[in-house]
Amino acid sequence: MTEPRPVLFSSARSPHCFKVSLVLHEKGVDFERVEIDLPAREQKTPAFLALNPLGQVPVYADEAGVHVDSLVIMRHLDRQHPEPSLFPADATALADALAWIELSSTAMRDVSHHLYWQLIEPPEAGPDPARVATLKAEGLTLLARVEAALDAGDGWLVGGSLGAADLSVFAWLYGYARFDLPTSFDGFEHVADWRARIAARPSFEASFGRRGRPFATWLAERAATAPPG
Ligand SMILES: N[C@@H](CCC(=O)N[C@@H](CS)C(=O)NCC(=O)O)C(=O)O
Repeated sequence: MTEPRPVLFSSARSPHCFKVSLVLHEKGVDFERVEIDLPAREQKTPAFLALNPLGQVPVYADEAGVHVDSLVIMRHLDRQHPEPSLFPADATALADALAWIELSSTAMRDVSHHLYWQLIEPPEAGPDPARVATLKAEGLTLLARVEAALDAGDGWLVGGSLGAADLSVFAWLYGYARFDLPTSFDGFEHVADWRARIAARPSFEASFGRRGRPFATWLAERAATAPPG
């Protein structure tokens, strides 16, 4: 698949897509955003499965091919658009950055995902208070880890400057505020400051909650411009 402009197939609801969008904007890449309607299960349609057989967003298509998985896409972007570099060159720092990204995609994602289905779209029987308390405690433990790392690391997670680790962790932690987790940032001053600094960047404004062109429109236009045969 070759596209005149790179395309990010994403969902406005997805933190995995949010972080890739942050990286694209930090790097100043000119790309098109196409919205995949997750509640409508557009990600499981044959047209989308042809792009990603796993049926998940984000997917990024550019002249080098079709790329799936947020970490794979971020690493690819760092190669294709080296400035500014968002992954450290030093092996130890790179391992640290990848560990933060992994933590954000696993433990931080799980807290967010399960609290969402307890508090924002609760089960018919209502939220389970014990489960919510456990999840919030896990969330606070994770925030404490980020707080300690920012304190030790000059206000950024790795290498003393903004990187993919910050953007990935931020994308998952940003939504924690909806769960009153924590109700204030008392005790998390470094997290509060770091969160405000990232949210003040133009990449945040250009990414947060951004919906792309509908997938159906993109498919129709593509079919209309495809060469015959
Ligand atoms: N490892 C993948 C996970 C992607 C993922 O879980 N995407 C979610 C949205 S945040 C999704 O597409 N969910 C819809 C589904 O699985 O049907 C990545 O990092 O990109």
